[in-house]
Amino acid sequence: MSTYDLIIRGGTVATAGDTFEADVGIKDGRITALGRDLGEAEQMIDAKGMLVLPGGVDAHCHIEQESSTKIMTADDFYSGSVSAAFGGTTTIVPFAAQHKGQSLRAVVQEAHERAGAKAVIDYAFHLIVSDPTEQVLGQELPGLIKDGYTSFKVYMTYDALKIDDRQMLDILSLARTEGAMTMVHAENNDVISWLSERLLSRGYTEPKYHAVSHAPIAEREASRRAIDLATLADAQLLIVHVSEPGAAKAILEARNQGLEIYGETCPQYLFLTAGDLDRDGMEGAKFCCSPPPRDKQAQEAIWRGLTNGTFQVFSSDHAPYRYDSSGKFKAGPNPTFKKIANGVPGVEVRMPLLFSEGIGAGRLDINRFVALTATNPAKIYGLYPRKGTIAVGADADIAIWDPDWERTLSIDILHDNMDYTPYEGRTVKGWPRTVLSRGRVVVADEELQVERGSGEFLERQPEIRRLTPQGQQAELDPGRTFGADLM
Ligand code: DUC
Ligand code: ZN
Ligand code: ZN
Repeated sequence: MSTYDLIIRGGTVATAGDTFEADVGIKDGRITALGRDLGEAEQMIDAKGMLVLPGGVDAHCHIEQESSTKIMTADDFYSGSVSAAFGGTTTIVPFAAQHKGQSLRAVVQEAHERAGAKAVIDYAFHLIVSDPTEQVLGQELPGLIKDGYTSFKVYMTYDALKIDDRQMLDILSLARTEGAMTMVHAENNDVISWLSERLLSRGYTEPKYHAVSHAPIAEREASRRAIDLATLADAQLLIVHVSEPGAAKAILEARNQGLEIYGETCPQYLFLTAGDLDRDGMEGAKFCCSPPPRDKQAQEAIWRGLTNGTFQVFSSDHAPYRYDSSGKFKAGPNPTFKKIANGVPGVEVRMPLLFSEGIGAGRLDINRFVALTATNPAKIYGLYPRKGTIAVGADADIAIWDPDWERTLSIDILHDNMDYTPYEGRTVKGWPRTVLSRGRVVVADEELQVERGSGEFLERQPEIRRLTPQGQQAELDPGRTFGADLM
């Protein structure tokens, strides 16, 4: 029996911490050695001149998910996971989304039925909790957290999804005691609906008014409030898809105070602006997502946030709705900005865009790139060290990047089931040539190499915090609002 099934030879390995020349030895789907001249294996991959990086972890993507207005995403678990893999991502964490009245257990079962036979890379699920009934809070959610669904998203906006502050406190408090992560979509619903009504009543209906109605202040206020509620509940919280400098500042300030607040941003806030929503005719609909892209100054602030400690996670928020009557125009051919399906695709271009404009333009080093796109999301969501790094014992989820591969982004080169990309015509430099998942070559020679359904579900462990050595809940830090017995 040979020592390795596969050796990746002669590349430059980069992790979140280090960059070094090494061969990578793989056996039974895991990395078993890193070293010089590991010898021969049945399968050899020449990585000379290439960067050998951990496969990406996209911790925010909507795949085969119905929106609150009952629009199904264009990607199912096959096209969504294939598209992810072609862009260097080897783990996705989409959502099992509860709509009001639904049982969370049923929603999770449905997500498994959708993913199991189709995903080509590994996956976990976040939950979306929109209906925190007694049954959900008392039984379903604690049970699901114990079963490995250790993160969930809540919404402060969208009429069909939003929870109020009291419900948010219930959920944060539960997350704290059960060892889960709460993710929040932070926008003030009343601000958005008040602005929307005024705009519509004056005849301002075009896509560009989506960005006007989702004012920065709505995001800033809700982000600050969410941080305050998490502080009150002494719970960790991750604010997703941050687009706005004031929200970013609030996260950084909270972190600098030692609070367990995390931040995520996405490509649309680095590469698109509100100006894109003002393109000819209804073209702006292609760029309608929430929160919306802002202005150039906001882009710069979000870039800074990737290096100044604000953001730990860079996700796609892939929410693919086609530019036709199945997606963006489900409500009709000429909808007001309120009725356009919200979301932009990006699961495949997430990493190439950040690689090109982050590393290529000198804004990020390679290690920070790996941290943001793979290691940090794996750590925060309980997938590390199995996922998100190149280390002995980790799954052999590896993307071998050609740093000189220049490509012009176009819907024709992407593998999702979309009919447009918001980044059409943009040139990027750097793209993975070969992508491995658990030692299996998933992508090589610009072709998919694996069968549908070969991805695996990843169960996670709850992480109970602040435990004393005796396993007792510790006293809260002095200065916190109230004692552990109330939580
Ligand atoms: N906003 C969300 O909150 N989710 C999906 C897409 C979007 O634009
Ligand atoms: Zn959201
Ligand atoms: Zn989202």
